[in-house]
Amino acid sequence: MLRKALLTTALLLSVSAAHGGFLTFEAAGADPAAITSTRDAFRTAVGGGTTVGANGSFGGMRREINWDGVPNSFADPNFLPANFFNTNSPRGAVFSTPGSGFMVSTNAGESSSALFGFSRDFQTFSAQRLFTAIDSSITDVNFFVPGTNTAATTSAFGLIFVDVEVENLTKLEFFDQNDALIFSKNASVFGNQGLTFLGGVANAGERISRVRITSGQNTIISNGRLGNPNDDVVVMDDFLYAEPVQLQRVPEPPTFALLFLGLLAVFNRRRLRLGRFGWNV
Ligand SMILES: [Ca+2]
Ligand SMILES: [Ca+2]
Ligand SMILES: [Ca+2]
Repeated sequence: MLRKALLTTALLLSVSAAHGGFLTFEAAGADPAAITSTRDAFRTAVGGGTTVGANGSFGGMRREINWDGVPNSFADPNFLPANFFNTNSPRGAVFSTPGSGFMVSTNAGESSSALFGFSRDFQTFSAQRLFTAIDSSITDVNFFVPGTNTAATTSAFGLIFVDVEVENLTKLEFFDQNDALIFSKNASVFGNQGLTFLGGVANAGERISRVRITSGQNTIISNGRLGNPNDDVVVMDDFLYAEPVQLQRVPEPPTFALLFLGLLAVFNRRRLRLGRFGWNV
């Protein structure tokens, strides 16, 4: 029985160390039409039909955030609350950034300029609002059972970047519940004002606990103001993801290793003790 336990432990170790893959969906082009078919293929891979889940649990439907319904009171020049999409509009996504917050661009005709004041660089995939972190190019997305503080994971995440012009500065990364990197992909570049779709769908049961979006190297400080003189400034439009479901904690690999060592110790002690009586074990 002990031998069976040891074998089982060894088997679990090898499974936890193995990461499957993610199906990657990517496209870049001059206008929404250029990336729509890739966005649609991602939608099909995630599932959920043609009706996107709105607020609260939606029976496993895919979720999308296009920013366009955010009220003016939470749009440029005002910050978007980091938990807006788990409280005001509960879709199980909460953002964080090393910067000072998040902003959604205004509609035309408001006191701030549309497109964060960069109408010669940005365009929308879905009109009229875009999204950015402020004073940082990092946006982390953590998942919750919608409308609750219960941690959740998802199986797929994709988004649309705007104005990706420099290689290797804009990327999408997924981390599992042990904070191990399980997916990393640079966004495809296009010329000025281009749109890029990038998404990953788990194909071997992987669960995404956190998504890290790196959007270029430059940052937006406020409407029309950049944080540094470097290329590349990049913002975001639609986010798409599978419904977040409650986190199922499994022991980390080190726990298995400790268990394995513990069993070995028990086994050896048994050998020693039994050995004293001359039993062949
Ligand atoms: Ca540009
Ligand atoms: Ca939009
Ligand atoms: Ca750019």
